[in-house]
Amino acid sequence: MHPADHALIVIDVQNDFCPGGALEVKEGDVIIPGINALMNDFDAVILTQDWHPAGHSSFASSHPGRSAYDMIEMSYGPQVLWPDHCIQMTGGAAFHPALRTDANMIIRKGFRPGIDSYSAFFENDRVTPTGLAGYLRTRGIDAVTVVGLATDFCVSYSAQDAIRMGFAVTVLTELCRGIDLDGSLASAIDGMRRDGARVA
Ligand code: VGL
Ligand code: ZN
Repeated sequence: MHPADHALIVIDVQNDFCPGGALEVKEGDVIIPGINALMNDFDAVILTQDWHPAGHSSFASSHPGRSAYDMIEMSYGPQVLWPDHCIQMTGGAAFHPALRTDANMIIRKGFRPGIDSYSAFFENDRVTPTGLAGYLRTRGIDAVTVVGLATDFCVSYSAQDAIRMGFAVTVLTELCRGIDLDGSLASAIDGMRRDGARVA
């Protein structure tokens, strides 16, 4: 059992990121039994849920002439365009049915039409907070372990923001899976290590 000041954050284990989903991550479902077991070791368990309105600005379908995985420039910086995924209230946005959802807290993110949100802590402008840091701090939590999907997007952004917010961060890569666009997986792991995460 980890001490009460150490939380588990489970990122985006949703149908659309698992095999057969709209933005499937290879072996995304393979990590679920291990994550469920790991929950037993934590007093504080937080799940995140990617939660986009239809027509979200991160969807390629919202940008005529663009294709999925193109890069565009948004007001807040570069943004990958994705297939439509995790649309609020759809089955794709639901947690994978095998995932334990008896968590303390569920953070939904990416619900503002004009801005994407990979991180559990901040939207992609890196300044609009989700409120998670305040939730953790007011519970006296100063360390987090991060697992889930996808290693090179929502997991690494969450880990890097957690470090920036002063939390001690562990990322268990065996309980994560990545998308890997043009080497994004290796660079995400390097980036998390460089920032001071323990990447196990
Ligand atoms: C994610 C791309 C778009 C993720 C979410 O969970 O890593 N990736 N939305
Ligand atoms: Zn998304």
